[in-house]
Amino acid sequence: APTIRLADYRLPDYLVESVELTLRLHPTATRVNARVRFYRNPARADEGAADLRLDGRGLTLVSATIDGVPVPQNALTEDSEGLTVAAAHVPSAFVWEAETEISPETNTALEGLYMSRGMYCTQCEAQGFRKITFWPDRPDVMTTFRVRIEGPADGSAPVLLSNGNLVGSGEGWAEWQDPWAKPSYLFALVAGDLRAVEDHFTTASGRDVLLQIWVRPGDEPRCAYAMDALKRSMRWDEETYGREYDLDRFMIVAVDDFNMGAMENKGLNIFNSRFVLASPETATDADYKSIETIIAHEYFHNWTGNRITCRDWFQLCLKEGLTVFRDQQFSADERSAGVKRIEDVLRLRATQFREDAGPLAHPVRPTEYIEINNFYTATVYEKGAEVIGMLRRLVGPEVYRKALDLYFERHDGQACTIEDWLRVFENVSGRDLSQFARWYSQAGTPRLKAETDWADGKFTLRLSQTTPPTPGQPEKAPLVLPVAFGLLGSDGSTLEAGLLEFSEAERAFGWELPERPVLSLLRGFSAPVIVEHEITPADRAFLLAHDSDSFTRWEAGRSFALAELTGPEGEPDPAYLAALVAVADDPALDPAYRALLLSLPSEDEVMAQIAAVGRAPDPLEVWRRRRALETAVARALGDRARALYDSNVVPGPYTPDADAAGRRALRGRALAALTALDPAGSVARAQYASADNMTERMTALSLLVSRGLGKKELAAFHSEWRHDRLVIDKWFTVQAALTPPETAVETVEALSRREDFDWRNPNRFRSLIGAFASGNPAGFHRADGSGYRLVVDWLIRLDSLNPQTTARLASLLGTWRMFDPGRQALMKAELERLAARPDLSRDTGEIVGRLLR
Ligand code: DPP
Ligand code: ZN
Repeated sequence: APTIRLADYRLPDYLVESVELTLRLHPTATRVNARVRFYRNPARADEGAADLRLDGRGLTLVSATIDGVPVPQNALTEDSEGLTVAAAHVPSAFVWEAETEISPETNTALEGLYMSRGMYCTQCEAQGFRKITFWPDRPDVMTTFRVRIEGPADGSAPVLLSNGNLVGSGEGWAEWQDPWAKPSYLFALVAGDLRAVEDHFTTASGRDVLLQIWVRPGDEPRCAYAMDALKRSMRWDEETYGREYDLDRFMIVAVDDFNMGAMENKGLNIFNSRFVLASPETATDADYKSIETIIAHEYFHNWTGNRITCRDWFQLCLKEGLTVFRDQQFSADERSAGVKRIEDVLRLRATQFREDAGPLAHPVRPTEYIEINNFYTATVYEKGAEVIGMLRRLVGPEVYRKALDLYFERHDGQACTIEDWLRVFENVSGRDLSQFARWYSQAGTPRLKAETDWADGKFTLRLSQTTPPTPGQPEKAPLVLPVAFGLLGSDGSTLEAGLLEFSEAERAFGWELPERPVLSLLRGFSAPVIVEHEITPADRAFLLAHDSDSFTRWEAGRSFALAELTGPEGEPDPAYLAALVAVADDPALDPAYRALLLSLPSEDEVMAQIAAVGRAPDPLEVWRRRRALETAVARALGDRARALYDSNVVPGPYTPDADAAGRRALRGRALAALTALDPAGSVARAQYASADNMTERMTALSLLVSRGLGKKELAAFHSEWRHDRLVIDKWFTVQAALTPPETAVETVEALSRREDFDWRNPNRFRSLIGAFASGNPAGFHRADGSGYRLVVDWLIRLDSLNPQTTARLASLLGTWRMFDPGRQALMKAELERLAARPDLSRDTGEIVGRLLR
């Protein structure tokens, strides 16, 4: 497959004025009629006539006319990627009408029009529309859509939905008109036997918007939280960004078979059902939090993505980085900002830093791809959001808001680039952002090194930065790093605090001070870098006790734990344990924050830390030492664990709000400590038996499974929930991710043979194979290679059906060069086995090729 390059971008030859689509639905023979008004792009008209090139994949062309006249056979050539009409047969403005036939039922890739348990639905981002009809399938071709849907003859799909406003309907048909011009990737269609949960929202200017969440019959009671999150998102975007909704109706549909989390189709968002449906009995606090975030994210795309879209797919971060940043701001406002920041950093490190450290490293704006689906990555999304956070810090919140106002005003209705985005900031702030722009083009995680010196009443901070080489980018240039800092006096008071703009390879900063301060560096995680700063245990303990910045305070504890887990083995530093006990007990601290302070780094974090200093981590050893430290922390907590457990019961019926969730999280940490010292897991068992909500049940079940216990509970759980797909996914996941290393591979193997391991469903596949490969390093990396073999066997099986989900999971093998020679050889052999499959998809082929490069 060819490599697509940013440098090769050319304006489209033809633009579209409007399109009328008619879809006559049938499981294996859906007819799609497209009537398209094309015109020669004026920006290219002086180049003379051009071939009409339309993308199309897996389509059967029934007929094609231009201005009502059939296109002659010899003027039209078809290939596996689309069709071309010779320039001589293409007027400068014309109506193209084509009829194609497609088979949604056999579309297992879940791109284009497909079926999910009897229901028709679409996924067109990035390039699914070309599986529905022939089209210039690129985001800079925008038009208004009128869509007529004729339901299947058997009446199995009475509800027929598409984008925009309903303009007509009758027995078995409906017509929709979207007044907003949009690119094809935002097209959506849904048809099925669905029920709507409805509500209303009055916009700031007083317009009434009908809100509908469409679900399968019986799922209606599980939509309340998603609806609440939607209304809060709509209000927040008005208040925070001045953005009002722009149609009379906003619809969300929950779909069971979905490759991604959700999709922001104009006026008709389509969601993976796990990010819509929730009830206290079936969803955890973490599920509620994800629902809130993703509902907000997709809604926010209406302005950052839909009203202003991307010129080409290299600009994906233009909409994704910004929309992630906006959903993070929203969650921070709705919940605890300090806790949210730590959670975002944990996620960034677990996904993006990991990506940046391996063969898949790429810039926030990549410059080439083979399959664009492979670039919906942590780098584009999470690092893309960090870049915007840095920009906001550098210009300040008021200028940021002015820049966004200008962005919406100047670019509404356009398909834009990162250059357009940065120009808005330059115009509003008067700053030169040419060096800052490197954040978009340079891959890799910068190392920020800090050295301090105290002499003659002067404190000196020497900063230096380097970025290690990444594939295709051996040399790196210095970046603009906003470094938030504080200097603390011995009584914990702030002697100095502020923001350093550090943009050189190295530079020294100095302050005259009354005493030697303790440095609190990179407050709020003000730049996505790895800090290298030798810090004494005494200073760490001091920051953990006194730092007024909740991020660096937490980070001090984290670096303590990492030092314990990666340094020479022995009794933990008593100063660390004492500091943990002090925060555990501190009633002034938010319970959610205390729970974070009491959590140890994940095995992946520990392994990354070991790899960063050039050693090969042994996943089994990491697991064992982490266990040992958990036990030591539990001992240090002593009776306090029981007291925390008893005093943080949340009274009354379950509510998903941040306060209640925070107390449950703290109580969960206390239960973990109790269980670490209780070989029978009796408190966890009792909690499992008495809990009236899924959060406390899963906390208990997770602890039991991670200790090799819980057989009885697992059986009871399964029989209680066997008819609920989303809950049974959790049952698979808890075992795949948490079964101890000795039996993990066998457990996953046995689970994969079960009848209810419906591996064609992406959620179910991820709940077992994905959870094992990403959540159970000690099991997955078993030294005999059986974990790798099991996963690759399943990837081979899935690839022929669903390339997108396969490729995403294949990227989990991207860490292979980090391990010892034995594991490296085993992982490489498995990757080569995958690469050698004759019918490997383009998606998986690209990923595996890059991993082996
Ligand atoms: N654009 C979607 C999202 O990130 C993913 N396809 O919201
Ligand atoms: Zn998005």
